[in-house]
Amino acid sequence: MAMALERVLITGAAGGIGRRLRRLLRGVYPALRLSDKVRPDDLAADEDFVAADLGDLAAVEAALAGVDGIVHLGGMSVENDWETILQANIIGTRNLFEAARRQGVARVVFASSNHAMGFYPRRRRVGTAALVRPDSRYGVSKAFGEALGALYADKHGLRVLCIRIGNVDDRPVDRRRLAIWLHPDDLVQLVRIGLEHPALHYEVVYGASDNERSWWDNGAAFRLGYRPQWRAEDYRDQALAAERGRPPDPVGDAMQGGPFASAEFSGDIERL
Ligand code: 15L
Repeated sequence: MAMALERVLITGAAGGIGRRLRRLLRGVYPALRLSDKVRPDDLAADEDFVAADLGDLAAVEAALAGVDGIVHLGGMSVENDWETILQANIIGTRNLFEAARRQGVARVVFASSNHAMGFYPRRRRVGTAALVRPDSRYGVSKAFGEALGALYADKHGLRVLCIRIGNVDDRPVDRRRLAIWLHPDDLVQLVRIGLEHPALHYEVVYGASDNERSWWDNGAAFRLGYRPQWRAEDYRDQALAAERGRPPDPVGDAMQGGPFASAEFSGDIERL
C-alpha cells in the first residue's frame, strides 16, 4: 500500500530536470510546492513557489514548512570550482536534510548522480554496494549527499531514496548516454517509489531506463518495484551517429563518467 503524501516540495524547480518534473508530478499529489533561487520564468499563476537559497538554512526551513516529502534537485548539476560545490552541494544539501529534520518532513528523494561512481571503468558492472569512485568535485558532493541521507535515515528516521541519475533527456544523445539514459517518465516512477514506498528506509538506486548497454546492476530499484518503460536501444542509430567525428578521449571513453572523468585528468591511466 502506497503512503499518502499531502504536500511535496521540488527544489531546483527552475532547472532542467525540475521543469520537467513539476509538469509530470502536477496532480499526482494534492499540493506541489516549488523552490529555487530564482523564480522559474514559466511559472503558472496557480503554482506554489517559494524562493530559497540552499546556502541559507532559515530560508530552506521556511520553504519546506508544511511539506511531507521533498524531491531535492537543487544545487550545482555539473562540475564547478570547490567553493561553488561547497556552497551549493555540500552546505546546501546539509541545510536541506537538517531543515527536513527540524520540520518533521517524512521523506527525501535525493538527486544523486552517476558521477559519484564515474571512475569505474565501463567494462565493470557496478551495483550499489560498491565503493564510491567520484570522477569530479561534483561527484564527491553527490557521494556526500548519499552519506548524509543515510545519516538522517538511520539517526533521525527520515525515509530517503538516493537516485544516481544517469542522463535525463527525451532520448539518449550519444554512445555513453545509450548506457545511462533515463527517460523522464521512468524518473517519475523512481521519484514516486521514493515518496510512496511503505517499506523504504534508506536506499541508493540507479536512475536509468531499460538500457541494454547499462553497466549498472539496478537490483535495488527492481526490488522496490521499479519497472522502466523506455529502452535506449530504440534510439541507437541516432545516438551513434552523433559520435561521428568526435575526437577520442582515452580516459573519458574508458570510464563511466565520460568527460567528467577526463576533465583536469593528471593521473595514471594504466592504474585506472
Ligand atoms: C549529470 O549528473 C549532470 O547533471 C547532467 O548534466 C549530465 O552531464 C549527466 O550527469 C551525464 O553524466 O550525462
